[in-house]
Parts: sequence; C-alpha cells; structure tokens
Amino acid sequence: MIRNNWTKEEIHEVYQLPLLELVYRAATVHRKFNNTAEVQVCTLLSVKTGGCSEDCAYCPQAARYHTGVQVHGLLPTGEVLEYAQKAKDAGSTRFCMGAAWREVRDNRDFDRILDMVKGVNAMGMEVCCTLGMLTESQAGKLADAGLYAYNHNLDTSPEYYGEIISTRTYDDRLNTLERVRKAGISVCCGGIVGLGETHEDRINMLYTLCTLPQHPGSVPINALVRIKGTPLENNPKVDIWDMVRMIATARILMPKTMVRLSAGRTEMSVPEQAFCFMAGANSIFAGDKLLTTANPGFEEDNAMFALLGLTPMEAFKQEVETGNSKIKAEEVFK
Ligand code: SAM
Ligand code: DTB
Ligand code: SF4
Repeated sequence: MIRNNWTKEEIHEVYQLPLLELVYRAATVHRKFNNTAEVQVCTLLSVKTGGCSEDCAYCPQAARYHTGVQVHGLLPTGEVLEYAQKAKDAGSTRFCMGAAWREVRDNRDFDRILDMVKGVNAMGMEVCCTLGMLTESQAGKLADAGLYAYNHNLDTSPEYYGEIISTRTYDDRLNTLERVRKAGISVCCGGIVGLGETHEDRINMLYTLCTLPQHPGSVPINALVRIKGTPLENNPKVDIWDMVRMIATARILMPKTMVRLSAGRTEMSVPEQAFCFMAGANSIFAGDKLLTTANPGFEEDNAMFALLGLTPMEAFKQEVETGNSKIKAEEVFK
C-alpha cells in the first residue's frame, strides 16, 4: 500500500529498527513493488556554475565561500546537447541540468534552458532540471518544453533548515515543489545526510517527503561532500550505516519512489554501495562528475553493475508502469 498519512511515531519505529531487520524489511518492500535488478542511471551537468547568491552551508557554488570552483555563465545549447548525447551513449536514461541560481528569472537564459530541455527530450531521455525557485508560469513553460522531472531538495528537516540556509525558507522550497507538481512535472526531492543533523531531523525530513500530496517520483539521498572553504568542511565523514538506514526507511515509506544513492559514492566501496542497493536504492548519478565534484566514472559503475547483477533501467519506465504520464507507452517503446 502506498500511504501519505504516515505519522512521525510510525516513521520513528521503522527508522530505529535493528539495522539488519530494517534492511530485510526494506528489501522485502522493494521486491514487492519494483524490479530489484534494475537501477536508473542519471547523468548530471552543471550548465551554470558558481557565483550563487545563496548561503547553503554545504555548497561549493555559493559565491560567499572561497571554494575554488570554476565559475562560468550558462553554457551554449550545442555544448549541453553534445554532452547529453555522450551520456545517452554511455547508458544514461535521465539527464539533469543544474544551475547555481537562487531562482529562475524570465530572461534569455531561461529561454535557452527551454531550448536545452526540448533538445534533450527529443533524444528520448528523461530530462530533469534543478534551477532553484520557480514561479507557476515558469513551471508551466518547462512542462510545455517537455521537462520530465524537477529536482528541488528540502535538504534537511524544517527544524534544522535555518542552521544550514538563511537566504530562503523551507516554505519557499515547499511552494516551488507544489508548483512543479501542479504543472504535471515529476518531483525529485530529497536531502543530505551529514550536515550535523540529528536522527530526529532525518526522521522529520522523511516525514515531510512521505506526507506530501503525492510521494516524489524520486528522492535523492546525498552524503555530504565536504568542500574546503564551506562552513561544513570539517564535518565528520558520513557513516555508511547512516546512509543505509536512511535509504531503507525511505524505501519502506515510499515503496514505488526512485530512491537515489546520490552524492558521496566516491567515498564508498562497492560492498558499501551494494548494501545501499539491498536496502532499496534503485537509482544513481553516473559519469565522472556530479555538478562540480568527482563521481565514479561509467566504466567503474559498469563493472559494479556486472558484479552485482544489476542492469540500467529504461527511460520512462516508472510513468508507464504507474500510468499517470503525459507520455504514452507506445511512444516509449517505438
Ligand atoms: N541552485 C539550485 C538549488 O539549490 O535548488 C540547484 C542546484 S543545487 C547544487 C542542488 C542540490 O545539490 C542541493 O539542494 C543539495 O541537496 C545538493 N548539494 C549541493 N552541494 C552538495 C554537497 N557538498 N554535498 C551533497 N549534496 C550537495
Ligand atoms: C541531488 O540531490 N544531488 C545532485 C543533484 N541532486 C543536483 C547534486 C549533488 C552535488 C554534489 C556537489 C557538487 O558536485 O557540486
Ligand atoms: Fe546556490 Fe543551489 Fe548551491 Fe544553494 S545549493 S548555494 S542555491 S547552487
């Protein structure tokens, strides 16, 4: 059963189960609702990097921290589409374009983003963007251009949010998510483990996600990538078992959601990642770069998939199965 009336007490009970019992239960839910052999492979590209006005304490792209990130304006459309084609050729079925913006502005850069969305969509990939806050009209324009998903993370609990970001509020984030959902775009929304939050904060973030009007289509679980120059540079490395616990709980609460083992994989061994897949993760970012930091390359991941008996998921599978898509099955399989 897919539920969005979970209580905090129920979530707490799941989250605090003995680890192996939790993983067993999550793996059972995963087998019931999904093909566990399949993992969605997404590629990210930072189309506009650095110089961001926000103060997100984890982020290498915030202008106020000195992180050495190479700042650049919006990339030319041709360059982006070339990169998308390479990602497709390497086996990715979702392409996500990120911009270091607080919010989208109605200007020529946005028109160019719409062209990029059209171009990637025409390649038959699921196209995703993460561009900061959106108005209702901007969400509509992105949907019309063929945007499949929009990534906008809550990052942490409502209670802890103010410790991490002061230049916008949790409600700002929720409002954008609502606009995305209303425009008929799949919501991609998750968070980060390792910001200095408590277990209660993690539970409260999961509570917010699984009690949204509809579960997000995907929930990225990022391990903090510690960036020199940011306020969180000296945080302790995220414990793998904290990642496993978070992924397993997300899987139980949101059985059909794509749970993405996101940032932090370069610091995880293959056995550690295998535990995350066992606990219900069924999506990764592939390619040797996330937005600005390193990620395992395609070859390394292909070897891991071969070893673990995993195969890349085809595009638009989730929507075809759930039948609530603008995209018809015939179009997908032709
Ligand atoms: N500027 C837009 C925004 O904030 O929504 C889009 C890009 S922003 C970089 C996308 C997400 O990347 C953030 O919400 C955060 O969850 C994740 N992220 C950024 N830096 C990270 C880090 N050092 N470690 C883990 N995740 C990070
Ligand atoms: C998400 O949850 N993680 C991705 C994607 N959505 C945009 C970004 C991770 C960024 C890690 C730090 C960097 O490479 O800049
Ligand atoms: Fe800017 Fe997004 Fe980084 Fe925050 S997370 S500083 S909004 S790029």
